[in-house]
This record gives sequence, structure tokens and C-alpha cells, in this order.
Amino acid sequence: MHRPEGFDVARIAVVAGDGIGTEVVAQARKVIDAVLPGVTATEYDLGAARYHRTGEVLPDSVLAELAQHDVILLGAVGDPTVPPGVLERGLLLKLRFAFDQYVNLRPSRLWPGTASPLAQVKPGEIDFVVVREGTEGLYAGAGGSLHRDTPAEVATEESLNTRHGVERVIRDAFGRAQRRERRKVTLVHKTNVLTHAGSLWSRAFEAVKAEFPDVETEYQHVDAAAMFLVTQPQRYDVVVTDNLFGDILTDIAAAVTGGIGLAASGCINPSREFPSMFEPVHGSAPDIAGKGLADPVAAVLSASLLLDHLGHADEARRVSEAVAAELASRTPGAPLRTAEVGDRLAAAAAA
Ligand code: GGG
Repeated sequence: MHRPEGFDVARIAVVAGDGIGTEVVAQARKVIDAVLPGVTATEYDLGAARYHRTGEVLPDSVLAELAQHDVILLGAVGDPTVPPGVLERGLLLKLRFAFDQYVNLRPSRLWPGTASPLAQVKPGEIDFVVVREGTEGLYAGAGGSLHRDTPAEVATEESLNTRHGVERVIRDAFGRAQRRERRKVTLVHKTNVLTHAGSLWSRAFEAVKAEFPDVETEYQHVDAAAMFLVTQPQRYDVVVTDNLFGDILTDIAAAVTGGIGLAASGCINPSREFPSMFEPVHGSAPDIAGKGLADPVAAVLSASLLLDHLGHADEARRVSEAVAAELASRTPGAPLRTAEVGDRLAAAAAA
């Protein structure tokens, strides 16, 4: 399936998943319905409940159906009653890999009205995007174990880095930087220790850089980047990095921009051959699931990214403006109710 720029009638699949995923996705849907009245979305019952009921996580027949959509709105994956990895690998990573969503896009912005633990940073001063590689690295599933549950147990987990995979995500990052005001790309890796993968990433970065002479570049080791994200987050514009580093760094980025409840992401297939997927960065948060306490803003901002991907730039902007107004009106520390926030955001985005 190849659908060029823009989609006449969007085919949206919804995978709410586990825990607070169902609660926050319901709000994101309210907001999508408010700005695109009449749009239809197909819900897929995937996650812990289905696994317990059927023993299956993501049957091939469902994967084939999902492939027929333009986008997937995903909530959260993971449940304490399911062994670690069964849902994360069998559902979340399987979707990213099967649909070749190699650009894991994670914008970070300090919204007006949002408290950052960094006293020296003012709203508007943090505005960067992490382009995390989404289909390779340590998340590829290469490795194994021997002598399990014996004193001689050994486990390996290998980082897979292909020239093709690394170069294409770096090229995407440069393209994004070129469309932004500051035009700067920071490569983050650990080239002084991870010399095999690091050398590949460095050489691919240098090769792609030559195609974008108007983009400023820098390199940072991941440990330095972790420090600078909390001391000088203003310095970043576009950061490109591997799968694991990107996963960790974007949680730090979320922490300095108001918390994980505000962090949105898109798992993008730039060729549009397969659906892209939009999901809050946060997980299923079993400790607060079912209580109506989860902040739906990350899911709603993910819906804004989804709308933009579908070519609905105006609707996407209305949603992010509704979020900006909501955040500006909040009293720090005041409790929130998930559905009430969703109602307010839907009303403001529709107006
Ligand atoms: N909202 C997505 C979600 O449930 N994330 C949990 C998780 O395990 N994430 C790992 C990753 O993003 O690679």
C-alpha cells in the first residue's frame, strides 16, 4: 500500500492497550473527533486482556488488518500480570518493526505555564526534537542465553546497526533540521567505547552531513548529552541517536519539560508504505490505572502529530494550541481528572 502526501479519508486504527492507555486514548479520540467530525476509527483489542483471554499478543491476521490503515493511535503497552517483554516485544516493538517505523520522533518543548525543575530555563527556551532510530540497535532482539537458572547462566543482547538503517535515520534528522529555524543536528552516541557501532554511526553522519551544507552539526557522547539535557537543554535543536540512547534521553527530556505526562511521540514510516504510529512516550502506569488521574496531554499531543502526518496541519495546530491554553491555565500541583482535561481540550480545539 502506498499513499502519497495527504489522505482523503484517513483510515485510523486505535490500539489503546493497557493501563492508562485506554483512559488517555479515549481523550485523544475526543479531540480528533472534535477537529475532524465524522472521521471513523477502528478499535483493536490488543494488550494484556487479550493475551490472558486467548494466549495471543498480535496475530498475523490483525497485523495484516492494521497494515491497511494510514495511521495507528496507540496508548500504552505493558502489564504487571504479563511476563516482561511479552507485550513490549510482541506488540509495541513488533508493530514498529513490521511497519518499518524507523523514525521515532520525540519532540520536547517547555510549554508556557509548565514548571520545569530547571529554575534557569524559561518557557519557549526548550524546543528540540529527538530523532531516535526505531528498528535496530539493542532493541532488535539479537542475542540469547545459555544455562538458564544455573550459576553458569550467560545472556547476550546485541546491538544491530546497519549502514542502511543508520544512514536513513540520520538523513531524516538532517531533513528535519533543514526545515527548522536553527538548523542544527547533534549526533549522540558512545563512539569512544562502542567503537564498532560508533564508527558506523560517525561515518554515516559525516557522509550525510555533506548533503546538507547549511546544517550545523555537533557530536556528543551519550553520558555528556544526559548531563547537558539537565544543565543546558536550550542548546539542542535536532538530536539523532540510536534506539536505546533515544529511549533513555527522551525520558530525561520529558522530565525537564514538565514530566512524562506531556511527552508525545510518532513512530514514523517516512515512505508511507506502512502506517505510522503515534503514542505518548509514557507507559501503562499500572499504579494509577483506572483512577482517572492520568494526564492525557501526551496522548492528545500525539494525536496532533498524527493529524499533521495525515496532512491536517490546521487541525494539528488547533489541538496544540488547545494544549498550550490548558497548560497555561493549570495551577501547579492541582489534581486533574483525565476525562475533564479531554473534554476541555476537545472543546477548545473545536472552537
Ligand atoms: N506509550 C508507549 C508505551 O507503552 N511505552 C512503554 C515502553 O515499553 N516503551 C519502550 C519504547 O518506547 O521503546
